[in-house]
Amino acid sequence: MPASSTPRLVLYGNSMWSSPYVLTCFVGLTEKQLPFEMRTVALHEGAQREADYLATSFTARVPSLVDGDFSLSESSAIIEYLEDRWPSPGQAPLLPRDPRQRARARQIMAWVRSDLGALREARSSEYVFYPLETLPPYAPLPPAARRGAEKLVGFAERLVPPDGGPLFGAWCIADTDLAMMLQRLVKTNEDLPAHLRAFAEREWQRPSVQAFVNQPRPPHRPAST
Ligand SMILES: N[C@@H](CCC(=O)N[C@@H](CS)C(=O)NCC(=O)O)C(=O)O
Repeated sequence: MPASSTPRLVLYGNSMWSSPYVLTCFVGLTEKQLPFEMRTVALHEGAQREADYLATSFTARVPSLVDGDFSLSESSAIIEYLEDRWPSPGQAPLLPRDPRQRARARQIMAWVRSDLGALREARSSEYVFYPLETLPPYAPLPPAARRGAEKLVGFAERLVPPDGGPLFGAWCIADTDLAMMLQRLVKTNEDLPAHLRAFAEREWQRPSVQAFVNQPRPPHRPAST
């Protein structure tokens, strides 16, 4: 693509770099090797409701992606947009090519966004991205969150191959989403079957994920889920 027509991409994330939804979009942009600028929004100060940001974000939440004069909210819609706008083979795929695997990857993405609320609340994403000693100590999982953790493990056991490799043979963005959810248990020292732990840890070493994990963060503020 000639430099003059290169779109200017901006991804808005939270200033604590702890949103799982921003992680997904950041990884998607990075995997596609698209140059983008990252801007942060101070959610704890209510900056997501300020007029400037509302002009960009349909939902007053992060993430939001700006591509020139176009903007988009909702992480799964952003992933679909990146995949449609910068398809493989020109750019790395974010979803499997096979229609059934692609649908199953979307199924995982929809599920981690719509279920396990009690687990996400009890083991907020800050436990994944901040050193434990800088956070309030976590309590034992309350019953609903424990049920969520068991459901997550049961679901993951049906998906993750015995060697802890990618879900569909080659990496896709659903690997990142499932690993993010499992990391809530890994980082808070819950027991996990070895292949699920291996899957979550291997995915966490992926350079696009590490680029997000290693961002400098301000001191911890009250949690997001
Ligand atoms: N379904 C949305 C969820 C986005 C979301 O909940 N973002 C949180 C941060 S993790 C947020 O912006 N919270 C601020 C607020 O709701 O005011 C997505 O997938 O993008």
